[in-house]
Amino acid sequence: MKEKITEIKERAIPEITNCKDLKELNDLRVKYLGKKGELTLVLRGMGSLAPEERPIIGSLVNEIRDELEELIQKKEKEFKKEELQKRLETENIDVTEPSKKIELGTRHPITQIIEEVEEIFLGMGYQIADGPEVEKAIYNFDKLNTPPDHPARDIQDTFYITDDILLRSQTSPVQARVMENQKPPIKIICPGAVYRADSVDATHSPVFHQVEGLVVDRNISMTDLKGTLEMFAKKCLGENTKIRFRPHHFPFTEPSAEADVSCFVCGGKGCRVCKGEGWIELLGCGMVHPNVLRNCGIDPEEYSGFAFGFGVERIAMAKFGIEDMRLLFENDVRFLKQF
Ligand code: 2NM
Repeated sequence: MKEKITEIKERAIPEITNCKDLKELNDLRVKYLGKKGELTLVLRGMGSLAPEERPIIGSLVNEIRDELEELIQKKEKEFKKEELQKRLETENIDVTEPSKKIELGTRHPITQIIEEVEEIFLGMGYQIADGPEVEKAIYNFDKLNTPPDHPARDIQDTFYITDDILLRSQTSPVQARVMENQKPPIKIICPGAVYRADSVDATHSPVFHQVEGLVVDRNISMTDLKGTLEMFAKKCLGENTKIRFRPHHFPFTEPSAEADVSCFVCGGKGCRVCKGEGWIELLGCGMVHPNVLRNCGIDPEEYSGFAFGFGVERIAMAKFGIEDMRLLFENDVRFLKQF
């Protein structure tokens, strides 16, 4: 019996030591130590031994069993370490490889123009103000020196919600609110959506966007207005841009003017964009009417101011060469992607 056990041990040790992989190692464990393994069978056959021999053989078998088990575990550890090493070498991640592209959208042309205008005026020390699009008629009209019988107040032109609440037709009510709540000096621009009862066509939409500006301080004059708008036109449309002022009328400013800029496409020679004129209408402006200042709690004897306003769609169309305003509201990404 002893010889048999020793023979098993001497066969098992080199087999285990030389085995090539985990699978082979597992097979060897079954072959020698498994339920029907060679060592187990030896233990089972002990019944035929003399009683005094049994504990001797028993402990010898156990000793060898432990020895083989230890050897198998050592081998198993080696294989697992090798396997891990191999995986670390083959499965390494190349962090310099280009990543999956994230598709970024583009900003709407209207947003682009508004942000560009904001940038320019922030650079001149202005603040950006906003307010409600659903507005009181008193802020949209009365305080702005636009009396109840003024044609702009007609339901044909303005969207009323009740008799005295409406969708703002300009962003100047924001400026009236700022004047009421803030002492001069005031230097603000108010970008935002405005609403007028127009039918949709290539140059009109019932919703469009405006930027209006307001400066109120002591000794503000028309020269400040002209200098500011010239600076703005050059920054927005190019350093060679010229600006001209034509007399006009607005209820909230006196005097009032419209300002044109030399065509930034042809430089003034006349082309498709300026319709052969050489000039493009840019904005309306003027010195804030004393009634407006007074209505908003500012003393017109102490303070004066200038204001201006323009439509963002018109500027976007001119700058990007868009010929139909409807394209700006349809939001077809194939169109929007181009800007
Ligand atoms: C324009 C043209 C001229 C304007 C006036 C005011 C306020 F609040 F001071 F009265 N805000 N904006 C103004 C003046 C707007 O848009 C064509």
